[in-house]
Amino acid sequence: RRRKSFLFLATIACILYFGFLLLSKDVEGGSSHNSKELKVEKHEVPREEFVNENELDYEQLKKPVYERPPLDPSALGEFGKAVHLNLEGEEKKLEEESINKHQINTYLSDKISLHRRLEERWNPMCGDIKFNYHRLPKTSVIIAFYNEAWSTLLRTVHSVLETSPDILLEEVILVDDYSEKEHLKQPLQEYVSKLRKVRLIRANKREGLVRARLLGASQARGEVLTFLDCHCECHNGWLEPILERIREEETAVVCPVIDVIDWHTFEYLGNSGIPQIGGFDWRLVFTWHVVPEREQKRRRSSIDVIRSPTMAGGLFSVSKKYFEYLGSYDTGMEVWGGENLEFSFRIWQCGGTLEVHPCSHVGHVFPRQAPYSRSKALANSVRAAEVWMDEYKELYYHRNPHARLEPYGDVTERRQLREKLQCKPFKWFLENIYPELHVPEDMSGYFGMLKNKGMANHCFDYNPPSENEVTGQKIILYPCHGMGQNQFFEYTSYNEIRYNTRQPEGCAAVDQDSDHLTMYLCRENGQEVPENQQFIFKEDGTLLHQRTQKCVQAERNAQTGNPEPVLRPCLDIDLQKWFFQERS
Ligand code: LR7
Ligand code: MN
Repeated sequence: RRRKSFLFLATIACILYFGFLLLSKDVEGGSSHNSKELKVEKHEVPREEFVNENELDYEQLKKPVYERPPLDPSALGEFGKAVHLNLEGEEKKLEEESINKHQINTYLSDKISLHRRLEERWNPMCGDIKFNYHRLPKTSVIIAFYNEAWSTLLRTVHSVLETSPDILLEEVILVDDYSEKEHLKQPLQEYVSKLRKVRLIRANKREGLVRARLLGASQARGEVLTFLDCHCECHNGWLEPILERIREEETAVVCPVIDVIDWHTFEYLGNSGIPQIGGFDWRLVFTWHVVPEREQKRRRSSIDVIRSPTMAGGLFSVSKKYFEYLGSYDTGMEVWGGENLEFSFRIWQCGGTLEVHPCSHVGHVFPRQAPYSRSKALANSVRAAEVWMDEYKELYYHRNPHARLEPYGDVTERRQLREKLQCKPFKWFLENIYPELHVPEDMSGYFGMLKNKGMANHCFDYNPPSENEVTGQKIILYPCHGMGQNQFFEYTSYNEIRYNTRQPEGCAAVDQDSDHLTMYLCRENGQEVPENQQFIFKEDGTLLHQRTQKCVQAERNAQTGNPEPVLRPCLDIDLQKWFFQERS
């Protein structure tokens, strides 16, 4: 009997103990846990030390490397407010010059404090998380820069120093990627030499952001590497959630939420809502999109990490050991572009996870336009495609006929890395990590330029209203150029005419009471195709619109004289005959 009651008590104790573990875990980070993580948790010190820790000590642990100077109530742009200078004459000219030089309003940036405060942007629940500072890994923050303006660069540095707990920040490593600007030479050296924990190293030639970052990483002493662009501002508390997640799961690569800092007014835009995650389109351009439902279901709380198929590239943390295991970066990539998707594919395909932590907010100044040439991006993307995308690289090449001709160097070593790490195929990545992405069929003879037979050298052409919007505009006919992009269409086995070089994808349809072809959003994967988006592409080249039972015909607009595809009663004429051509 005594034995039995002992067993009974032991069982109760166990239940209570595991209940406690689960609960304390939720308080701590609300992070996801699978069985593997729970196993780790069991062996760790219970969290009593926390309960006893008094508030004062906790505040002490949070102390940043530097405190912000007292707030000047007349200072511009504090709390991330927009600044409108309303300049005239000479001053206006100076402002414009600064914009033309940096593609950022650095004239204004220079007038905003390097220590400005930001308004809270996170989900309020993030403020309730308590961290065990003694247990979090330390990080080296690596910031590569090329010809950056003084104030945007130094605001980044101060912002890191003033928002990162001293106990968690190993160092800030600035890597000068062979900048030409005078202010980045002696003056910068002198300025940062007075700052605690900041080191400046310089490349001996222009390396591009990949090798510049690696130069920084090679000197880093922290357990975790944190990369930032050189025009960022960190939100209070941005670092702890990321480090906590990496402590919990070493193979997690974690990005902060990237908020926008306006290049003209320096307004800090961003909200505490659900952040967006990363994707890509078949030109291998990075895209933002909303968190899909399946991922919302997987998450345990609104402050749990969000899995993301890809990352924007500039802002993330990774365990130094794991980064090296994964093969750091492809050093064959030059200047800018491609490395972000390459790394994203590699993380997922080789067994890691890529996540956004909703409690970590960092602002980034998106310039008006690229401030330096980005022509290497094409070769970099081709390297990524050649190493990671298997047969799916063809979908990319179809949409970028130029890419196939681009010299991309040698990728043997990267393929060997993939072999060595026994990484999964791209198909696995598409099906499991990014199932929302529509995978084109590209059936032979059914993609490329959609040409008319009667109107010589005229092709379907669509100019979307903006980079991330595809719907609403009319499809027109335009002299065929063979460069993909706006003239790339795909006819699918579901009878859709898809405009799928970019995300989200557009599908040709016909407006009510109209003869025109307009672009609509395509159905989501797995949904049925609306009848209005169905066209029967017949053997003889006729394109029959299902709902109206009319045929697509090339015709000049009576008012404008511009050619366009319109619906007309079906006839056996060449103006109603269409064919696909892959290249011109
Ligand atoms: O030759 C170079 N050497 C450098 O050191 C070119 C650039 N750089 C530095 C540069 O000074 C900056 O600090 O590298 C960093 C990134 O360059 P940016 O700021 O010109 O790039 P971006 O912000 O326009 O581009 C995004 O995509 C890039 C693809 O190569 C990088 O991954 C950037 O880090 C990335 N930025 C972000 O993810 C911030 C959010 C933007 C979005 C979406
Ligand atoms: Mn940037």
